[in-house]
Amino acid sequence: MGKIEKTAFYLGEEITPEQSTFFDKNGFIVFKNFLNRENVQLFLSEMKRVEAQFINEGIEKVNGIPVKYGEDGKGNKIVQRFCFLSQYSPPLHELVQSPPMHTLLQLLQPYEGRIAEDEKDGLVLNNYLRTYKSTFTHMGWHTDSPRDLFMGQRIMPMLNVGVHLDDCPFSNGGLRIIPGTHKQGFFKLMFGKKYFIDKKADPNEVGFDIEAGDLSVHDGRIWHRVEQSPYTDERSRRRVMYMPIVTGKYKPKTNASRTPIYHLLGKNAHH
Ligand SMILES: O=C(O)CCC(=O)C(=O)O
Ligand SMILES: [Fe+2]
Repeated sequence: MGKIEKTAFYLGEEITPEQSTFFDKNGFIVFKNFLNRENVQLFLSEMKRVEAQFINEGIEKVNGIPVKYGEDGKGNKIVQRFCFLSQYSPPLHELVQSPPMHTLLQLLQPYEGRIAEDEKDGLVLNNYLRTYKSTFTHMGWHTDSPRDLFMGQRIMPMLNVGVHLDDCPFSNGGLRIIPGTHKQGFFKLMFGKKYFIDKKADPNEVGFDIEAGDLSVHDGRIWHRVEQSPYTDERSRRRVMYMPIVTGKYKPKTNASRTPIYHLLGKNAHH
């Protein structure tokens, strides 16, 4: 039922030919120790600060994208999915625009990539927690690309950069990817699996022994899902930020932006 992908790299000033070959072949790559422990703590405390602000101010949407709320095991309201988070946090803004983040643009070559800080959903933070009340514990199979179609655009090359803020060994669930599926044709991209509904493990999927501070990059066209933790409460918690790297026409969002249809349709898709 899936194996642990152990191949991992360290990010230097340039993407090495070996890293680029691995990424091209598999459609994903993991870089260990991208953040040190102090920065992981800093970003977690920024998350908590902004979470309190969102709850106090009753913020339902940022730039047209819904903020997803849930409940912890003690009946407290929590935020389970932030969007455009770096717009609320100077340290996260600095992270998103840092030189190492720009190094990752090389993985989109030959396309000229940019960090989509104010496009799509901006910097997303997923806060998975499994309690008897929490609805955000896992995510069914999907690729990140067809969202472009819902936006009335054709599918453009894109990368999703994950910055992991909790240790998450394979046995605790987390990200599962089917290597190489970024090279499938359009038909398989659209119909290879039932979007978000299919949650079954795939014989070819891989998972990771992620440590807090690790970074992953996946191609927007690759099939992936999030396996639920076998544990509950704090042991099940998994916090990971995602920053898209995109190309093509610059499409910034503002508070006047309308809610995309896939967010309305997908209201319950993550349950
Ligand atoms: O939480 C993860 O690691 C993946 C999340 C994801 O695939 C998404 O938000 O599109
Ligand atoms: Fe995804």
